[in-house]
Amino acid sequence: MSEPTNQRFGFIAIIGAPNAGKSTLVNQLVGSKISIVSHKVQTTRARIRGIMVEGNAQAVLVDTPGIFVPRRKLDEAMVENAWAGATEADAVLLLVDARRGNDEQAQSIVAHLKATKAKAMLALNKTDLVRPDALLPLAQELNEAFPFSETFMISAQTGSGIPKLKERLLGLMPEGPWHYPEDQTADLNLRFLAAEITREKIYERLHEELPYSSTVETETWEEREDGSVKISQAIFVARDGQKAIVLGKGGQMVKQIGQLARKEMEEAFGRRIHLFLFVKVRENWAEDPERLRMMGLTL
Ligand SMILES: Nc1nc2c(ncn2[C@@H]2O[C@H](COP(=O)(O)OP(=O)(O)OP(=O)(O)O)[C@@H](O)[C@H]2O)c(=O)[nH]1
Ligand SMILES: [Mg+2]
Repeated sequence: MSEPTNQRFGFIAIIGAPNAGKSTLVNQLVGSKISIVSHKVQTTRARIRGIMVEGNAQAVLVDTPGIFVPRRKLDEAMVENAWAGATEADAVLLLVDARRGNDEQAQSIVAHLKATKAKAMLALNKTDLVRPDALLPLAQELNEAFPFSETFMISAQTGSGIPKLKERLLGLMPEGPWHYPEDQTADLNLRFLAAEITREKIYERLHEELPYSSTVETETWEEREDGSVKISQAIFVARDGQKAIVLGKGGQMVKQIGQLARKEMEEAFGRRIHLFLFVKVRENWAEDPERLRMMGLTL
């Protein structure tokens, strides 16, 4: 490996409404799955940092929670965290779902962006879902509301438009030494990643308010002599009724969630996993500073 000269390094924040495709884009840019994705809104809760490298540039991609009108302490912390990610970055990319267009959510984010006096680029995402002739008017409308330095048309899912976006983003990184080894793709601790994997399975298997009313924490992580890991996690829910749903009939649901999560953890960590899930009722977990801190959020 030859040492790259004139290294560049910086942070790129990806902001946008819930479900705009921010996590899908981060995974696409990094080239591996580091952030969980679902068709439900408000999937990402804390800032997740992916790392992308090309040529002499290394960039940390900050995948932020979607920005929306907060109700609970958890929601407030998520939105605040998303904006904090934007203000600390060397480049800000606003992702707009082209199918939703310049709706109320997009407008309120753009208004806030204007107030922060940040410099930002715009990407219209999900172009695979809309008629091409709808894109230019939408780009114009958004550029009238905010002077974006550049506008991209992309599909985070198919990869269309991604190489050019990647090149332009990396070009904005200031000169400076890399902060991570060349082959590292994420800056996450494994306990957090393991909890996110279980949370993703909850988003896949359970519906309505349950995903939003639950959270997962890794409570213990024990390395065993045979190379395997024993992980126990708590799934916090707000009510007894929700606990019953997560457990399922005869414990079938939590068993299924555990099997799916364990399989993915074994792939992600490359070792055998023994996973134990415990469902706990904590009425106000979404208001509890300790729970938010465990998620990497602070108010
Ligand atoms: N067709 C299509 N679907 C996409 C595209 N990008 C993302 N999606 C889908 O949109 C949904 C939301 O994607 P996420 O990446 O989880 O969105 P997000 O912006 O991170 O959402 P939050 O974390 O909730 O704020 C998922 O079902 C994705 O598969 C795209 O370019 N085309
Ligand atoms: Mg997300």
